[in-house]
Amino acid sequence: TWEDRLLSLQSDTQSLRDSVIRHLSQTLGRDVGNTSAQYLYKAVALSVRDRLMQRWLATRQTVEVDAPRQTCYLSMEYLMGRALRNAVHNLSLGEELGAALEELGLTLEKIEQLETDAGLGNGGLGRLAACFLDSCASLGLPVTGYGLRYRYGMFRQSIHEGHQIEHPDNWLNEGHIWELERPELSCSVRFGGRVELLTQEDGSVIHRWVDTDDVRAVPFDVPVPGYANGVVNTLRLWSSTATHEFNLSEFNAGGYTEAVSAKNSAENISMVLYPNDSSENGKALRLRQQYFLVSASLQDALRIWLLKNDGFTGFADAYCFQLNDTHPSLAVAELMRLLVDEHELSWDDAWSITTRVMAYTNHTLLPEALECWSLALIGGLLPRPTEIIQEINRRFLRELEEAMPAQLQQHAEMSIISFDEHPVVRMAHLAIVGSFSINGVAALHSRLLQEGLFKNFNTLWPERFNNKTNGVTQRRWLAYCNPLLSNLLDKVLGEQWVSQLEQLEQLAPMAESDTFQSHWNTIRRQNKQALAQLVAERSGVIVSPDMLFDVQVKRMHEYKRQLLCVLHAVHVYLDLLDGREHPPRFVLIAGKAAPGYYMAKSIIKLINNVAEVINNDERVEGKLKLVFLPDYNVSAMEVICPAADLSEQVSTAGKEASGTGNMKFMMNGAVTIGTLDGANVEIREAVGEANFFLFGLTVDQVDECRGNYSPADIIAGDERLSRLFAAFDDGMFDEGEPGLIRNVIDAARSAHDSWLTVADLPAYLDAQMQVEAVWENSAEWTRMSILNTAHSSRFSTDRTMRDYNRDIWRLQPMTLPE
Ligand code: 26R
Repeated sequence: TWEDRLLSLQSDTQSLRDSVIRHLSQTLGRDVGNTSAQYLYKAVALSVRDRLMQRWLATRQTVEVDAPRQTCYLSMEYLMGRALRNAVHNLSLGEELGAALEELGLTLEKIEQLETDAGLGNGGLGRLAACFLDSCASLGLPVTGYGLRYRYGMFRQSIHEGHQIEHPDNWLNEGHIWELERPELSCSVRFGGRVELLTQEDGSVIHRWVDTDDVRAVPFDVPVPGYANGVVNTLRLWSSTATHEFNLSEFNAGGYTEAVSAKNSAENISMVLYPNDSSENGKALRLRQQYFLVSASLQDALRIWLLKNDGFTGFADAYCFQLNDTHPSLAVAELMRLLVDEHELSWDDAWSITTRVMAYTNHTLLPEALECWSLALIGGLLPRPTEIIQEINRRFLRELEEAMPAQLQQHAEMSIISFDEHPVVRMAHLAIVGSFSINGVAALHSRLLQEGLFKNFNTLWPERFNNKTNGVTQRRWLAYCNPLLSNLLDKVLGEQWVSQLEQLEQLAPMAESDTFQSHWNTIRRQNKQALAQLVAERSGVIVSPDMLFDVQVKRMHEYKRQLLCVLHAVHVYLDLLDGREHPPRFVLIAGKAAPGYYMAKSIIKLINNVAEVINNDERVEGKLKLVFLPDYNVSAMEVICPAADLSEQVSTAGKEASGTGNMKFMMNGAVTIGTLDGANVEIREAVGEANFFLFGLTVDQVDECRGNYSPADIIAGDERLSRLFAAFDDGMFDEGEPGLIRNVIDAARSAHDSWLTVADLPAYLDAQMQVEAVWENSAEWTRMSILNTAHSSRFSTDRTMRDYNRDIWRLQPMTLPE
């Protein structure tokens, strides 16, 4: 009854308040009446964490003892963001905690800001892993995330005179409430040394990996609460330390410093996340990180298996390892090594297991992002795994001679180890040869993989290839980041939409209603106000919520074409100066550039130079603003995506594997302007072409363009473009760095520009005119906005995880008491 609920609410409120006070004084040793905000956050977080512990233990027991099958998700990146609100909501503690904090004179909104983001990832791939974990826990799927506990996560970005400055992300500085160190589960990972051949009595030869430098892997467990279902899965992050405090022999020989520095080099492995998300630079430390993750995680899985089993019969039916891109693809070789060398299985038995448990997800077609390690480097660092890779490849090439006789060209192309003078190991090929499932992350991307990059493999093993369109979790990306809209949805749909997102479809008929539209707009306006405040705090620029909020936030990359967005802003600026009218618009761009990616950093400088000119020109005051918001991260996106009117998804067709920001914006009611690339194709299909601003070349047209592309002619033939580039040539935006700006503009004007910015620019400007036309009809825009949310349910990672589970993992959902 309601009276019982009220009573339990009261008692829960009381116990939460008591718990916060007890943690402050007893766990943290603080004076309750007089303590810092950081301690208040910690006491609150500990109180919430307490409530996860029982469920966490129960889930772990269910997974390790009862689950007939489980999946290990192997990923070098997890972009988790903040954990407090997520835990509060998934435990349905919001109301009680709110009331408890109120009694203490606090608010959850203020307290949660004090948590630093867990930024253990670059961008899309890392955030996808985090969304997957949330959906798996919420669906009760026994999935454990394995990753690295980087001491420093994604760098923090500040802007100095328009340039990106990187700062170390010391995210563990104040301690991390959400992790539990599990030293008793540590294991040892080998590096270096050499392989010794030992002839057995029966004449067989054993390979022993000896004289290795071992590094200790210590797991830190992070709870992953499911939504209102009593499940708490685990994210297990490995940290590296030395195996022995000091290397005694060196110590005895007087090599004290050498001994201590050996300890340092072991600790280096999990020191820092590589901030590259597009070009591989073949650094030995990165390879060490990959092997460290893979070896520790596989040892852990085998250890758990052997707790209740004698040998490896049945292992392949009980485990699946999902490889998040090729970064953990050494798992193929390492599982072989563990089974053959350490557990003494025959090669054939081990290979049969390996190829029944590994599954590989590809996240990019960009050639510069496809990992290849020099055979010499990998052979020196990991001699025994390298032998195994060579043996896998020898057998694979033999199989090819059978399956595709006399197609030597194909054999060379498909070989795991290239036939070069300086051979490299192609990690994607290792992953493909070792996996039973290979998937892309959007329909278009998967098709391009099968028809292009992996064509030969698709001919050989068509049954292995499949598509799994990405998604985002509606818990973080709608329910929690957009509480106002979430409340409205609770009222009109009931509260089940959070776990059954298909219910959003019921909004479609309401899109026409004046009253519903007016509720919708009131909420959107408040969200825009909140973003305006963040922008004012971080950039000093004042924008009005009446403006069209036009947003592009994502990693800085030429293929994503942030340049298009700025060029359009300049076009509008020049129009306004010429006395033409445009509806007031606020263009927001944010994103980090890889520290070594010169062109991406130059584009940031260009955006800031243009912003400086526009924002300080009184002639366009109130009509146009352009801001580059520094330090884009998960928490910033939580403020940005509920406030965007227009979502910019403008990559060169064929380059963006999926995109997931596009889905967050859609879910929150932004309308997309975009190319036929990645998941945009499916977004447009879902929302209907009338509710999507499409422009630009298709993948086929992009391919045709190569070789006969003349940007100069396109510019000369279009007055808008001529005026635009003339403004740059006049030095209008050159303040500070004329050469650098010219460099970016000249690259876009070059016939060799791979990203075809100028080719798509006229169509983009046209599409932006359509945007303005619709924007000026407010009811029409609101209708489109509502329909975007209404038709966004297929971009939930709940759907994505069901697809993985149906086709690849085949796990049985767990049921636990809530
Ligand atoms: C090799 C190393 C430098 C490296 C390459 C690529 C490190 C990290 C990456 C990240 C790439 C693979 C990535 O993030 N890809 C993105 O994955 C998202 C999730 O599937 C997609 O939405 C997005 O389109 C894609 O770019």
